[in-house]
Amino acid sequence: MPAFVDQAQLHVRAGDGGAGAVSFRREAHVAKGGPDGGDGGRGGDVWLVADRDVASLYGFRDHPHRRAGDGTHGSGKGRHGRRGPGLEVPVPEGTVVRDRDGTLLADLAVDGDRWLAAAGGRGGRGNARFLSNRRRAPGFAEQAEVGEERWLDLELKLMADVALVGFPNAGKSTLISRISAARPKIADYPFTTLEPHLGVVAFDDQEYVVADIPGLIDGASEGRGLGHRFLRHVERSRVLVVLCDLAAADGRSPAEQEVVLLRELGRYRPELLERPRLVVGSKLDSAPAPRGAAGSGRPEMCLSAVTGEGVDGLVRRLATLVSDARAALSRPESFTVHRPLPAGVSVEADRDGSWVVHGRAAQRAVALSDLTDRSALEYAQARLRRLGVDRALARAGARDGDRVRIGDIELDYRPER
Ligand SMILES: Nc1nc2c(ncn2[C@@H]2O[C@H](COP(=O)(O)OP(=O)(O)O)[C@@H](O)[C@H]2O)c(=O)[nH]1
Ligand SMILES: [Mg+2]
Repeated sequence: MPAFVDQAQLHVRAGDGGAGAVSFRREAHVAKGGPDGGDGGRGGDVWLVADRDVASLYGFRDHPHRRAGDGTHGSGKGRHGRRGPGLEVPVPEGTVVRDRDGTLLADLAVDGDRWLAAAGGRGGRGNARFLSNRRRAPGFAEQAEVGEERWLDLELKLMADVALVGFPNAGKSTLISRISAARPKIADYPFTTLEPHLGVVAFDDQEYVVADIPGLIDGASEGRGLGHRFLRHVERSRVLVVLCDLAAADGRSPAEQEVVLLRELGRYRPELLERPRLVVGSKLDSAPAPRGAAGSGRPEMCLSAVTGEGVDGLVRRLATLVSDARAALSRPESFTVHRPLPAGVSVEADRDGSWVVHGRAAQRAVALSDLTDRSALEYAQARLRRLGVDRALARAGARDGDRVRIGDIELDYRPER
């Protein structure tokens, strides 16, 4: 079984569109028939899709690139290019997607949740589309738009009903193997495994999932001892079991353990302290249960995973806590946030005195196959005007004859009188 990988980087690249074609009908007695250049096909999109059968982000670790197919070019006789094949990238349930700045983009919580990670480039229009009363023989077509591409940060949050938290050696692994079919190594060095073990516990006709979170230590919330990685798994569990060793080798009392564990959880995410929790004393066979009222330093329940004493009581109690928590919260809500690229255009003064126009729409307006063609240039100018580029330039202070750069293209600014 591959190592548990709960963070990965992914580079997605959508397919480029195909270019529009410049072509004219050939007819027996006409030198140049009407334009019949077809449109280019759209590039394929890249989607991320939550998939129950994917267990980890392991597959991205050594192979972080995913790319969809390009559209094909248009051609003569009005033939349009083919659409590029799209790509669905399966990710585990509970994958949270952020951009490189840490902005949340999507939370793919449940099987089937999908999110458009990179949109394919639009295909260019063929010259047949540029036919007008004034333009009988358009000698240009649109070039293709490139597909979107970007780096994404993926993070996997586990979803368990119950998270077992405790110091190393508190008896978490022993307990989970007693109440479920999970078989984590007992007395394992606490940080050799990065994989929280999940076990399904059956009680009456109810089932719930318990996660054995590798041992927390003092300072875990500051990232000491891989603390952050484990605390992340605690986040998506409904109920916390704080397991305190009644017979700790270092002599730390259950009450002291509880204080430190809760402090680490609260420092990591204060909300974790509002989660329903049960403080449980372990190894009841080797030490007596502390005296006093529950809560004041005394665990609510005590048990021995070795003799089995108190274990049934825990299983029953957790079943109630879990079903209450499920009813209150239902499933963690899945949501996707779509942040489309701004469609508008903006103008920026460059240091060399020229102007730079930003915006996909503006770049698209000049993406023509032949800007030396007079009618192509007129077409581009009209489109830029409609997008408000002329106005934006005038407002920014551009003067007659200034150079204007849009993508790779340079034009002269000629204000309308
Ligand atoms: N006497 C006694 N020892 C236990 C009990 N539960 C666990 N242990 C022992 O405590 C040690 C640590 O247990 P383990 O389950 O690996 O702890 P974890 O680090 O919290 O997962 C092992 O030597 C276990 O055999 C118990 O109920 N009674
Ligand atoms: Mg363990």
